[in-house]
Amino acid sequence: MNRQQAIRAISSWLTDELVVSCNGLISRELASAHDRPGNFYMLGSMGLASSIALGVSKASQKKVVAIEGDGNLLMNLNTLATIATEKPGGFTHIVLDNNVYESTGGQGTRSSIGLDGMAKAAGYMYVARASDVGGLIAALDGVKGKSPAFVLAKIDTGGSAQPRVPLPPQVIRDRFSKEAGGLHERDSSI
Ligand SMILES: Cc1ncc(C[n+]2csc(CCOP(=O)(O)OP(=O)(O)O)c2C)c(N)n1
Repeated sequence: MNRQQAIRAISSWLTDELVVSCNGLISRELASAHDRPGNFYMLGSMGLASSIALGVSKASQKKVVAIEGDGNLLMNLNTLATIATEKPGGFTHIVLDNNVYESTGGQGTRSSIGLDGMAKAAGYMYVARASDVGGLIAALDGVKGKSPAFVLAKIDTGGSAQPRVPLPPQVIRDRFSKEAGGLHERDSSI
C-alpha cells in the first residue's frame, strides 16, 4: 500500500468528519484525492496536525480525524499523552508510516520503535495496524465509536507526487471554520 492508496481508502471511509492533515505530501495527496471544505491542510509546521485536531474536536460537535506521517508524530510525541488523557469523543488519529521523512527527501525516521505501541501505552481506546488497503479499511471500520482511536497504516515510499495544495491558507481556514460551525468566530471572540 502506498500513500495514494491509503489516502483513497481513508477518503472512501470518511462521511462528514472534520479532517486535519499534516504538512507535506500527505496534505497534497488528500487535496488531490478528496478535497472538501471539511479538510484543514496544515501547510507549514510539522507535528501539529493531531494537536490542532484535538482543539477542533473540543470546539465542535462533529467527529474529527487527524492524518499525519510518522515523522510528524515523532516531532510531537506529547500529543499521544494529551489526546489519551483528554479523551475526546469521535476522534480518530491515523498515522501513515513509511519510516521516512519522504516530503523532504526520504531521510530515515525512528518509527520502527512502534508508534501503535506508544498509542496503546498512552491509553487510546482502540489501536489497530494495517499494511494493505483491505487491512486499513477493516481497521477503520473497527473504530465504530471507540475514541480516541489510533490507526497505524504502514505504507511504502514512492507513488505519485501531487502538486502543492492549490488554496491560500485563509481560504482553507475560513471554509473549514464554516464547516465546523464557526471555530474562527468563536476563537476571535475570546
Ligand atoms: C518544524 C518543521 N520542521 C521541518 C519541516 C520540513 N518538513 C516538511 S515535511 C517533512 C517530513 C514529514 O515527514 P512525515 O510526517 O513522516 O511524512 P512524509 O513526508 O513521509 O509523508 C519535513 C521534515 C517543517 N515543515 N516544519
